[in-house]
Amino acid sequence: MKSAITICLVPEAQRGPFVFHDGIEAGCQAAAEAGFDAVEIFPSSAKEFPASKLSSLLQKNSLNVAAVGTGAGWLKQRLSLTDGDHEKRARAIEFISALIDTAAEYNAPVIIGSMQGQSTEATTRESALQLLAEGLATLADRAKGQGQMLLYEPLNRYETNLLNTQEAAAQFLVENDLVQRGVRLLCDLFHMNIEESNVPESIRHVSTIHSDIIGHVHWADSNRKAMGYGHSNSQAIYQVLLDGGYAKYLAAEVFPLPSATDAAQQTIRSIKTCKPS
Ligand code: LER
Ligand code: MN
Repeated sequence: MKSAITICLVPEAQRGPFVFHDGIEAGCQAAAEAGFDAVEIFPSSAKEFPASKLSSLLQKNSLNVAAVGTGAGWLKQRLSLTDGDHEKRARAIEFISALIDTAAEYNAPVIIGSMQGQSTEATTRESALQLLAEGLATLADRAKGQGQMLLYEPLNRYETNLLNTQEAAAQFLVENDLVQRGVRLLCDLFHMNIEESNVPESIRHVSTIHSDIIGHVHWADSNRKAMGYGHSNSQAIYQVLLDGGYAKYLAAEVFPLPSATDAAQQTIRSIKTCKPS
């Protein structure tokens, strides 16, 4: 498995669960110094993506891009794939499509987390899930055209009322032929700590629904600090991922506590500790 760490470029998300907040240059340098393989970037939009300098920064620091987050579309513009308003849904698709094209230039997938939205009084659950399936299908086709998967992230109940567990999300993807279209699950261990009865077991279980369904992991402890600073059983989680053949990223989407440098170093330590020698 490979390591990645988050760089947030959105001033409005300064208090969010991202490790580096001081720009792309400082973020890449700090990621490399801590020993990461890749960065996960949270940009304001495709237009504001640091495209001109990123390639040379990645090369200079021997880093890849693990994934690109789309949450700013919700945070800054309140755009979601399940908005009852057709025009706003179209803008959400446009926002994410532009990020898919940008991320593909760095061989990276995008993440659909907050932009999945939720059902409301105006949009029933049935209709919201239908809109989510349609939106994911459109976006997965666009990503597939550029050789990329599309990551769908189940969030905890305080962030969405759509699909909170990995099992519910996996079944939804399978029932709507979305796995076949290139959608994969993002297992965020912080959300899972809230929603799953048993985190390693639920990882094992989704792999029985579809052997290659996990596309990305947010490697966070139970309290959303760096792994090892909460009460998750990182060893058991790592082992079940390994047993299921998972070989993609463990990405630290965590709070920069007690400092960004410490969270980065602790994440690397936690991965090394889990790795069988
Ligand atoms: C995004 O990856 C995520 O986990 C959300 O909780 C961000 O709000
Ligand atoms: Mn996450």
